[in-house]
This record gives sequence, structure tokens and C-alpha cells, in this order.
Amino acid sequence: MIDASLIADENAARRPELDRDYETLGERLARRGLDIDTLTARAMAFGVAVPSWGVGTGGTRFARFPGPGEPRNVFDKLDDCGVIHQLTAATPTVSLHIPWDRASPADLSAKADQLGLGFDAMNSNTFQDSPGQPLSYKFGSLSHTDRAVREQAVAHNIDCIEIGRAIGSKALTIWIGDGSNFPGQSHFVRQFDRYLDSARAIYAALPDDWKLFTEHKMYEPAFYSTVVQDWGTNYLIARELGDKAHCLVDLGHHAPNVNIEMIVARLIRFGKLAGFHFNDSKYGDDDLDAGSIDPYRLFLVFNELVDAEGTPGFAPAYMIDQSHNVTDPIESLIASATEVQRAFVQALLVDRAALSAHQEANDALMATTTLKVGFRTDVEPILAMARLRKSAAVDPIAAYRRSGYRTRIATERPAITGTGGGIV
Ligand code: LRH
Ligand code: MN
Ligand code: MN
Repeated sequence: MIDASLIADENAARRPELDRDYETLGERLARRGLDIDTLTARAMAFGVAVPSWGVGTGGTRFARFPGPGEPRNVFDKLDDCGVIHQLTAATPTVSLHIPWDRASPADLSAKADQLGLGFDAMNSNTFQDSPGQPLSYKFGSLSHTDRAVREQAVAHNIDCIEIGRAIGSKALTIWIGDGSNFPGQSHFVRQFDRYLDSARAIYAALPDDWKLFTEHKMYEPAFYSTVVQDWGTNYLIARELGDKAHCLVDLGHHAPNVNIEMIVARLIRFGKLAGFHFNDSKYGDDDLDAGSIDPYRLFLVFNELVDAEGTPGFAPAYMIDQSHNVTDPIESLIASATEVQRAFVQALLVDRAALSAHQEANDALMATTTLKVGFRTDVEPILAMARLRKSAAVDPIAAYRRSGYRTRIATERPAITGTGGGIV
């Protein structure tokens, strides 16, 4: 972890400016009837999970260019996640991917305790073959034509539940690569029925207090059809399985220009929103940093989430899911967690009574202007004060760079070269 006195020194130097900015913003918000300290308390309570796979340098199918100090195993990954949380106070949990992060549950729990972290949803992986695995997923997993392959994939998911149970997780996220590359290759109806059968077997193994998150994605790795291709199919799955099944929305898994905030509203309305994999995209499942391409869209998603606060049973899970190809992954995750938190706080600023009145009166211009007031407000002083009040860093990237953490771990973790492609 980073020396606490370094963070304290950094914060002391930035404090006078922050205090002035916070006071000015507080005055402006008070004119709108908003109490800045209440908003800061909301920011302090906000958390988004970090994906264990995000702290290693990502890659495309063409190449991967690893940086210095790449994590060697799940324990190194947890160390990096601990640093992100120490500096942001916004990432209290980690989402594991099995078998990438397979380790003794007791050791995982001990390490997480030491770092002050918890575990978020477990992610199963039947989109790759793992060493020693008897049957291949080349032609699918939960929807495979061969019952034995389907049973192997179901057993893997149940194994993920068991690991998750031992480390305090409360949800399983399933994303499959199943689909087809050619028209006619697969029978759409029979393939989906096989998927549902397998998903039912996994659902039956869920502990009472667990949730099942299914994640849709339009295409890739299958390029003609995908079994769980959109939120409609995802909703059908959740409805078929039962109350513990919900639909996960990965922001990068839709066609360009799709109105994702509206999908979110629909899923909330029918009690089926699981939560998110936050990232940003320009063309496809680009896995770019959250808020880096279209921060307004992220804000509009949070506008729906804040609007739904208080709905019974509404508790969406927030996770990041990104591939960091050209940045230090720790820096990208710090920046992304902050962007997600920023969109949340900006959405809290929307005058909902006024918005609702403009909607009822069909005053389109005033409705959209009222909404945009939140997005136009620079809430950085609130985010920085939230971090300061939780002993994190006022400027987390600056503190991280000054700490020399990357250089230090690079001496402990051997350099690796990256030639092949791959998503992690
Ligand atoms: C699939 C996906 C899914 C996987 C992760 C590595 O594109 O978004 O969530 O688990 O990437
Ligand atoms: Mn995802
Ligand atoms: Mn994805």
C-alpha cells in the first residue's frame, strides 16, 4: 500500500484551494436549495467494484503490450486494487474471474481483509478453454449441442458459486461467448432452449441470499449470432429463471447509438436490473475508460438510477469492466471510478420536481435544460472533499505518481513480454 503520510502531505498542500472551491460551490448549490455536505455524504457512501482483470494491461486480438510491474497472480491484483481504494475511497470491492483468479478461498479472504477490501460478484468463464479441461468450448458452453459440454459448463458455474460463498460474494455473473459465425450454423430456438436448461441448473444451485446476473452482448466472439444478444433476450432469461435472476448491463455491449439509459429505465420498471459493467465505447465492445468518450451518456444512466431511488428492492451492483491497453491500469481505474462517482453526484443535482413539471407541461426545452444543469455543474470539489474526509487522496493520480508504487512493484514483479493477443 502507499505510505499514509505521503497522502496526508499531498492533501495538506491541496487543502487551502479545495476549501475555497468547496465553499464557492456550496454557495452556488445553496442558491438551488441543495446542501453540499449532504451531497458529499452521498459521494462518500458511493462504491463501485474493480474487476480483478482490469489491473493487468489488456490487449486486442492483435497484440498486448504489458507495462512494468504487471500482477503475477490474484494476490498481486488485490494489492493493486487495495491501492486504488486507498487513494479513491470509492472502490471497496473486487470482482473475481474464475479460473483466472483461482486460489484458496481462505487465502483470498485473508488478503482482502488485510487490504480492507470485500468481494463483489463472481464471474464464471466458459468462453475460453482452460488447461486440463476435458471438453472444449469452441462450439459453445451452456448452449452447446453436446450435453456433456453443457454439464461441464454448469459444473464450472456451480464451482464459482462455491468459491464465492466461501469469500462472502453474493452474486454470480454469467457471460457466455456462445453463438454462431454463419447463417444456418445453429438452430436459434433449440440453442436458446439448451441455454435456458443449463441456466436453470445453475439457478437451482444458488444460495437463498444470492443473485444471478446474466450479461447480454450483441456480438463477439461470435460474429453472426449471439445467444444472449440483447436486453430483450436477457429479460426473457431473467423472467424464465425467477426472482433471483437479473439482467446486467455492460455499457459496451450494445449497437452504437442505442439508448442505453432507456434500457435501464425499462429493466428498473420490471425489477430486473442487476447492475452494470461500466466502461465507454465508440464503435463496439471497446472497453475504454468510463466517461472517456461520452460522459453525458453516463450521466443520463445515473439520472435514471437516481430517479429510481427508493423503489422497493432496487439495489443495482456497480462494477467497472475495462481493458487498459495504453495506460497504467491503476491510473485508468482511479480515473474511471471517479468518473462513475461524478456522474452519480451530478445526477443528484437534478431538480426532479421541476423536471417532472416540465415533462407534464410538455415543455421540452425547459425539461432538457433542467436535466443538463446537473451535468454542467463541476462537482470535483465534492468528490475531492469526499476523498479527504475518508483519508483518501484529494488528487489520487498525483498522489499515486508521487508514491512511486509502480516503480517499486516493478522491482518485485518480473517484467513480461507481450506478443500474442487476448482480452486480458
Ligand atoms: C465480455 C465481458 C464479460 C467478461 C469480461 C472479461 O465482453 O464484458 O463481462 O467477463 O468481458
Ligand atoms: Mn462485461
Ligand atoms: Mn465486454
